[in-house]
Amino acid sequence: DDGYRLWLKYEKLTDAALLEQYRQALQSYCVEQKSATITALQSELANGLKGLLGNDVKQVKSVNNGCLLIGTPNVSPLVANLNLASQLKSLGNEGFLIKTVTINKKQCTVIAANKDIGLLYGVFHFLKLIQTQQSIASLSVATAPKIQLRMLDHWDNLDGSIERGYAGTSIWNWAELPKVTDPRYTDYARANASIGINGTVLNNVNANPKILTAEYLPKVKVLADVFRPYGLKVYLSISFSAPITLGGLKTADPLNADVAQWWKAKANEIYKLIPDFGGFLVKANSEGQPGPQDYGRSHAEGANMLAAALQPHNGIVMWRAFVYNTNPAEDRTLQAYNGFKPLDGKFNDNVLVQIKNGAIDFQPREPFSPLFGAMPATSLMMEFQITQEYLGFSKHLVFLATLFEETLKSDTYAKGKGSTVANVLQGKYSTGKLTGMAGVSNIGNSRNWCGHPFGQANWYALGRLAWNPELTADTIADEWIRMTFCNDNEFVAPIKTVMLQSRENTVNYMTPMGLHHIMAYDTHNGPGPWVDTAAQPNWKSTYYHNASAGGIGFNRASTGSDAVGQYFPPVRDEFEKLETCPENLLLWFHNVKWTYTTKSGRTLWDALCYHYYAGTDGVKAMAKTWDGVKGRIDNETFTKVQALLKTQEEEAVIWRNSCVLYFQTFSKMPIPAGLEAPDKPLSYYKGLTLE
Ligand code: BDP
Repeated sequence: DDGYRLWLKYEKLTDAALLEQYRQALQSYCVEQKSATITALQSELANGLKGLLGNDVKQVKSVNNGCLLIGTPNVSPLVANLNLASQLKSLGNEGFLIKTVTINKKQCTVIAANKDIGLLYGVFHFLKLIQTQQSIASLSVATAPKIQLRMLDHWDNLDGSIERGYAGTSIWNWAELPKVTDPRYTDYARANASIGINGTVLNNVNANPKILTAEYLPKVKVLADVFRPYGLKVYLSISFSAPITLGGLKTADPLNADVAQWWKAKANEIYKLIPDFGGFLVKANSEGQPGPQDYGRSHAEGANMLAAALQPHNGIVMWRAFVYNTNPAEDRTLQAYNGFKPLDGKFNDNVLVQIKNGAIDFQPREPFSPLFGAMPATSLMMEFQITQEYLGFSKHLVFLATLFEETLKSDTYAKGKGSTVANVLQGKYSTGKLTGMAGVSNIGNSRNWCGHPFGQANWYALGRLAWNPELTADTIADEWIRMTFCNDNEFVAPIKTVMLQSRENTVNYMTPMGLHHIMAYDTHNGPGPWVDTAAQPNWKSTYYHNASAGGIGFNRASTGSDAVGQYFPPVRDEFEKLETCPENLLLWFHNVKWTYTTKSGRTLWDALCYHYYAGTDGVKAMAKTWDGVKGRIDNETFTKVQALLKTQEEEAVIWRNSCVLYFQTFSKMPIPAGLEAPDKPLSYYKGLTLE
């Protein structure tokens, strides 16, 4: 198996009894309406059922026993007769019902929704029930997404390269478009629809303005046409200075009338080609990108000018809060909050502020960004990173649902206990009308899309959590394993354990106890705690870990940068005090003496060492578990994962030894007895470059 089919494998069920049950319950299907989405749905259903059941399920015009009826009550008379209106009412444009019903004394199943896209989502859900071998005998499913914008952000460049992409080059073949439409685009849309993703930003946030030219827009249009039946809208990252670079204007000042007019005309041009174009994603005044501040204007003024151009077409702006300056005196973690909180309430209705999960940058562990909950008059959205920029690229098995879940479950206390980030994202405490969650894509043109076979699980997890941010990593892993590999419990159980532990293992061998940003310079590939020269001071590792003879960590308590002060009490107080600060974030918020006694009774130094070794032991254990499931899945995938785990094990040891040896130069304390001593000196590790 080359992994191309992702979690939509639809392989024939092997359990004969189960197969018979499904065949009885699914003898035919009936759809009374037509549209491009319905065509997509029919083909998915027909292929899916043929694969899973091993026989064609025929399409019929009137229902009999074992019929799957699919429709919206406004078009389908059979569905309308079922009087589902009250149940459908709360499900919006994208939700659906799946119910076991009796129609003319016939035992049937109905998938009903208000719109065709809801039906497609319902069909994917129904297929999942069979893929995961659940009973379909008496169904009563009602679900609707809890978040409106469920996005994948591609950091794909127009030359085919992908910023922080580790699975080949871009799947968008700009050279061939618009003439040639790769069938892969349809499979991409199917995969996204199957997990409820309804938006895709095609290009890198470090945007090439060319994407907005008459050369590229027709290419974008073709993609939008392919994606439309799957409910997937297209968005673009824009360069704020495009009026200058493309339009020949002298300025990109958002308050300049010509500039505003240029964007209006550009929006009109786009919508002529793509009437349901989603809108713009903007990285402005961040890491060298142009923005409104270049003209003394605020982020809100910049965003609103673009929003005004898109508003007549129902487009939106996702304006990123990923901003920080080069001044080492101003703790980087403070800056997004300080820059954006004062703008609360100043953004137009069709603007969302897109916030990374943590205050720095997609580290293996960060506390949640204090902006969540802090802008009650603004639509906020989450930006997670699916691509493993800081988590071992596509070489390491790291199931990110646990990271996502940890952030989503974090309690901001914005409106008292229970004000979790998940609730903030559902817009529960905000007068803003829009909600969203984005994941920076890990997709490339590798045959299996994501490089590492388990990388697919992170794409899957993002979609599932955007649909329902209250899902657990456990549930998501379970579904994904069953759909992707098999339902054999001797495989599912141990591999689920591997997945659920994988991220903590990685935190342990990379950045335990709140350490962060100590990776190799620029590439972010491998360890680099010693990095002390960089283009800007807050890109140095030493800036973040502050290791010295006196201790290690960043003092962000009130005696330090007071980043804790950006959190609501009691979170602030919890982080403020050494004794109450969660130990997994200790060095994020505090500079701690090497001899400090941790909760385990160990000194900080010993505890840190034990974490590093637990990380490498954890990877060893994952590899051992994997060896134990040989023969339970196809050999191609098995061998590939096995080889990758070997690499991960080697690199985990490199991380551990590098960090332990380097930090030892400050602590001057021995590696605790019983832990295997590194076999090479620090100088060796400093000279290593990971591939
Ligand atoms: C960092 C990446 C950089 C991105 C930037 C961003 O290192 O390549 O451009 O974030 O999110 O994670 O804009």
